[in-house]
Formats: sequence, structure tokens, C-alpha cells
Amino acid sequence: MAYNDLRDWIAALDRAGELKRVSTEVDPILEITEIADRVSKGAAKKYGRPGGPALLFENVKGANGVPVLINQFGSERRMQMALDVDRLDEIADRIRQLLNMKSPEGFLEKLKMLPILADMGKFFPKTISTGPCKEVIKKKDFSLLDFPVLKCWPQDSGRFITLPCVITRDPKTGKRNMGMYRMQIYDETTAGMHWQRQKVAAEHYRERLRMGVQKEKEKQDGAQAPSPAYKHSAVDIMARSGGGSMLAPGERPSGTMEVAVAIGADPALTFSAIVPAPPEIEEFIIAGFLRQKPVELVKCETVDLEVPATAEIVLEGYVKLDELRTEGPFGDHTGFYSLEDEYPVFHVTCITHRKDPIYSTTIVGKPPMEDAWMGKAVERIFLPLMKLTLPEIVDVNLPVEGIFHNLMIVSIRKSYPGHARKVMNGIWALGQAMFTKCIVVVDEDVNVQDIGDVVLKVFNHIDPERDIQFTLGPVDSLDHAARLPNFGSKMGVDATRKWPTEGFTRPWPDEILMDEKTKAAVDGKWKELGIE
Ligand SMILES: Cc1cc2nc3c(=O)[nH]c(=O)nc-3n(C[C@H](O)[C@H](O)[C@H](O)COP(=O)(O)O)c2cc1C
Ligand SMILES: [Mn+2]
Repeated sequence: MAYNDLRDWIAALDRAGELKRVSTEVDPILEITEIADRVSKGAAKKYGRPGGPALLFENVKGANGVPVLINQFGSERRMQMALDVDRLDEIADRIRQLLNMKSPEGFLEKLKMLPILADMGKFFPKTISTGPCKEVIKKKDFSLLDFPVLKCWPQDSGRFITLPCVITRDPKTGKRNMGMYRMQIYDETTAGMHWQRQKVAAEHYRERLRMGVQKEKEKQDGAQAPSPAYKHSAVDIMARSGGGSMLAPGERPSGTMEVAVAIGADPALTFSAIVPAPPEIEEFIIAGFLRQKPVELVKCETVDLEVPATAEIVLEGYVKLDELRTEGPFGDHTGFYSLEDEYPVFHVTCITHRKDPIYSTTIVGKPPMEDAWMGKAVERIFLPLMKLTLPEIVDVNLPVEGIFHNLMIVSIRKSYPGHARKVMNGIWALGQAMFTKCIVVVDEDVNVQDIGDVVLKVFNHIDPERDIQFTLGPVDSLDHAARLPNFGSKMGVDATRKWPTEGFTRPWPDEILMDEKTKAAVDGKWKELGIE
């Protein structure tokens, strides 16, 4: 049963004993972070429940009564509840079922497919005339400062909206994208738009730059007021990084790109904004698939975009093509601050919200935190999709402390010489898996979920100089060690058993395992031994 909206979800968490309401006054500046961090780490031990409960702060300083929800996804159980399953692998099973669909032969097989086809109808979003997110519409006198936006960590450059579903449209195909990109609040009506350059909204932005709108001479009086923060070189780099237009010195692009932001929605929708889906797939469809119920959308007031009808808060606006501004630092999910960089600026044209909105947010920092559980869900759900391209993959583990792009352990069914290296290269070519700094490939008899087994076998099996491969390519914007921002080296470790056809002619020893007969004999006398 899909949750209709954030409230429905909060009520379900409450019923399941997964929510803690807090009525003591708390400060959105740093204090909520400290509390949420203790809950996701310390409370994990105390309650014997990894991740601790979701928290609803009902009395937030300076919030005009707007409550703050945090840690809604912060445990395996809640992640399962959010996606309405008992095991996250159930979703992978449903994806596998869809992918395995073959052409039906005969009437009976066609009939069997009907429920699947009917199910597919639920994936597609529906646009309806109005919804609760329109209860309050403010086209003027609105302020981003009205909401209890957190300052998360001491060295953060300001307050950041951390759980925004950012919706943009591909200017060429008209397809919509929804990605989660944090937003630093600059003032009442502007915020940073931290879409990293390899993300889909950044590509939409570049597409607009490439289309060039018109390039105007800086001295000419453009239709658009010049952005005070205009930095020619930065905008030029943005344009060129897409292989697009090169601005002549003194030239500047003009025009804007519309953006809508939904904050606080049903959990499947929020989650779909973080999944690293192929760029061509609309996240609204993914949310429909996860919810098994269409996402209902309403048209925005001031931009040509649609937003989830039941969202708590909607920000409408645009980014200018000639404006970048310093964003960050921000305490990030690497456990370190991501440093300042130039990003586009979101200008708000309208804010709509429910009558008594609930502000939902998260914090990132040293793992494990709330995003660890979201990442694990992504790992499980994407396995069948990875196997589509790399069917030899048996299982994948992205350890939480590897912060998802630093370390991937993958087991394969090895079938030919050099197979492990083919898999590494395949992963580096697979969407956001391109960011993986270290890929460790093991044989299928290694349980990648058991780090002890992995360490034992990987370090026994490698001849480091022979088995480590380096490559160069794009790295995550958050990587502070790479030689250049966004560009650096990556490492693959081939920890599979080496074959003679790979030049390894020494004998390979067997793993030590007791024989079944002896084990059975000891089983038989185990109690009698009186050891336990
Ligand atoms: C809490 C949270 C915050 C995130 N913040 C950012 C961000 O600021 N910038 C960014 O590019 N990606 C961020 N991400 C990751 C993106 O949401 C993720 O890469 C997503 O797949 C992007 O969608 P897209 O493929 O449609 O661009 C964040 C993820 C989470 C869970
Ligand atoms: Mn996308």
C-alpha cells in the first residue's frame, strides 16, 4: 500500500514505533545535527536497533511552528517500510521479473502477462488539476528563511536544504529529471544549486548553454540584467565541459533554465530522486514502480514544470545561464567538508506549501548516517540492472565506510582470462559507478557481504604489482584527494584466482576445508565433549 504523502508515512512510522516526537525546543543551527548524529550512531547500540528512530522535532527555534523530520530512512527496517517490502531484494526480484519478460507464446502466456502489464500502467505519473501543495501560494513576499533549514556542521558556509527533489526538463527531449542536489540558502529568494557536473540536471543546464540561446556581448544591453556574480571563465568551463559552445572573450550567454523543487513527499518519491537511474528514465516513473501507484503531479504556478501534488513545500524558480556563485564548504558524507566551488544560483519566483507544512531533511557526515541505508537500498535494487550489462556479476557490496564511491567489492563467475579486468572496466563505464575509486573483484566463492572473508581471500590471492590496475577518469566532485577536481585515478584489484592462461603456472592451493565425514562424526559427539 503506497503512502500518499509525507504525513501518511509519518503516521505509519508512528504506528510501527519507528518515530520519536520531540517537544523540547531545539536549534536548527548545529543542535539538530548533534542530536540526529547521536541517534544514528550511539542509539544504534542502546536500542539494539541500527540507525535509531526517525525524529520529528515539533518545537524548532525560529521555525514559526514548522516541525522538522529527520532520519526517516535511517535504518534497514525503515528503508524496507519506505519501499513497502520485507526484504529490499524483493524490489530486485520485481525488476528481474520485468527484465526477464519474453514474448508470450500462445493465449495462456499472454493471459499470464496481463497482471504485469496492468502493473506497468501504474508506473506512469498522472497530472491532476490541483493538490495539497497548493494550499498556500505565495508569488510575492515569500522567503526561504521562513523554513527551519539546518546549518549542519560548524564549518558549513550557511544553511542547507539537504533533502530537496530538484526537477528540471531536458530542453531537447522535454523529459523531466528529478535529482537530489543540496541547496545552500543565500538569502530570502536565492540558493545554491549543487548539481555536480556529471549529474543529469547539470547536463540539462549545459544543453541550454550549448543551444547558446543568444550569446551577447558583455557591453550590449541584454534582455536580461547582468548577473553581478558573472565569472566569464567559470561559465565558459561549464559550457565547454559539455563539448558545447565556446564563448569568445567578453561574450556571455543569456537566458535561464526553469527549476522546481519539492521538499517533503512520500518516501518512494524522495528515494527515487537519489537513485542513479539512467538519465533517460524519469524518476517519476521509478517512484511509480516503487510505490506501485502512479505519482500525482500538478503544474507549477510560474514555471513550465510539474511537481508532486502532495509535496509539503514547493519552490519554483530558475537559474541564470551566466551566473555561478561560490557554494560550500559543507560537511559531507565523506566524513570531511567538501570545499567551496562555483555552482549555479536558484532564484525563487514562487513558493507554495501545505497549510501547516512539515520540513523534512537529513544530515550527512561520518558514516554510518541516514544516507548509509539509502545507499544500501540502491546497492540491492541496482544489482539486477548491473547484471543486465555484466551478467557474470554474482553479488556486490559497497561498504558504508567506503562512502559508496570509494570501494566496491564485486564477486564474479570467472569464465575467461582477464575477466576480472573486463568487469572493472564495465563498472567504470556504468553511469554513476564511474566514480568508484577502488573496485575489488573476487571469485564467486567469496561472500562479498562478509568483510572478513573478503580480506582473507583478497590479500592472500593478490600479487599486488601484477593484480592492481590503475586507470584515469572522472572522479566524484567530493573527492578531495584527486590531483584535479573531478578528474583522477582509479584502482582495480583483480583478486580472483589466477589461471595458467593468464600466465600463472604455479600450482594454486586449495582452501582448507574439513571433510564431511569428519564433520559428521564430530557433530555426533559434540554434546558429549562437554565443551559448550
Ligand atoms: C542526502 C543526499 C544529498 C545529495 N546531495 C547531492 C548534491 O548536493 N549534489 C549532487 O550532485 N548529488 C547529490 N546527491 C546524489 C544524487 O542525488 C544522486 O547522484 C542522484 O542519482 C542524482 O540524480 P540524477 O542522476 O538524476 O542527476 C545526494 C544524495 C543524497 C542521498
Ligand atoms: Mn535522473
